[in-house]
Amino acid sequence: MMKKVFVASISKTKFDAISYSEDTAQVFKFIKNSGYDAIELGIRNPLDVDVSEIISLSRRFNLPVAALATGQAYVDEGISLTEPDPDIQQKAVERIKAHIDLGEKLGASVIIGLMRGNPEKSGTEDALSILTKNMSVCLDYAEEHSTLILLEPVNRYESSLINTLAEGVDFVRRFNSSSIKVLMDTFHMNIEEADMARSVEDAFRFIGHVHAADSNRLAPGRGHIDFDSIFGRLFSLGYDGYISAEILPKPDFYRAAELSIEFFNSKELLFK
Ligand code: LER
Ligand code: MN
Repeated sequence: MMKKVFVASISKTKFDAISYSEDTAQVFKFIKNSGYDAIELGIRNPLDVDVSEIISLSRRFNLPVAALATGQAYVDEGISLTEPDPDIQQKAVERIKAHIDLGEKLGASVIIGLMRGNPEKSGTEDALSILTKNMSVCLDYAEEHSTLILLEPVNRYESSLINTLAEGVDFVRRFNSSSIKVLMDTFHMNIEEADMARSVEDAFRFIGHVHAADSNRLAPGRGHIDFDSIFGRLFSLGYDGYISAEILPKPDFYRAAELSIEFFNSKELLFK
C-alpha cells in the first residue's frame, strides 16, 4: 500500500518548498497525529543535528523517517557534486556520505536533487561526467551502508542536469545497481513531462520514491495537476512506497500538512 508522508525541515533554510519548525518534537507529534505513515526530513548538515534525538523521536512517535532531503547544502552553502572546484565537489561527496551514515541509522533513503548543482547549459556534458564520477563514490558508500540513493529529476529552472524522468532513468541505469533509484516529483514533472501518467509508466521499474505537490507547489488538490491519473497509474502498476507532500508551507506548516493528508485520505482506494 502507498504510504503517506510529509516533508519537514529541521534546519532553517532558504529553500522555500519545505515546512520548517524549530520544535522537532512538536513536528513529529503533529505529523503522527495527523495520520501520516512517515516523515521526510530536510537536513542541511547531519553533523549539526542531534542524531540521537531524531532516532528517539522516531521511536517515541512510531513515525519512521522515510527519506533525507539534502538540497539545502546547495541552496544555503553552494556545495554541489558538479561545482568546477574539485575541493567543493569533495565537500559535497563528504556531505552526502554524512547523510548516508544518518540514513543507515534511521532506515531512510538519501535524496540527491539540487545537490547535483546547476552548471551552465553549455557545460552539461562535462558536468554529467563529473556527476557520474562523484555519484559512483557516493553509491559505493551507500551500498556498503545498505542505504538507497534517490536521484530526483528537477525542472530546468532549478538545474540544467536531468530534468525528466526518462533522463533520470538513463542516468540511474549507468550504475547497474539496486541502491540507486529515481524520485518522481509531480511539481517538476508538470513543467517537464509531456504526459505525466505515461512518463510514470515508462519509468516505473526505477521509481523508488514520490514527491507530491500541485502545479503551484501547494498541497495536492490545490492546483491543476490530474492526480487521479498519476496516482492511479502508480497504484495500478503496484507502487507501494512512499508519497511525500513536499510543498510550500502555506498558509502555515500545520495547515499545509492538514490539507495534504485530507487530499491523500480522499483517495481512499489508493492509500488504504
Ligand atoms: C527541489 O525543487 C526539490 O524538489 C527537492 O526535493 C530536491 O532536493
Ligand atoms: Mn522534490
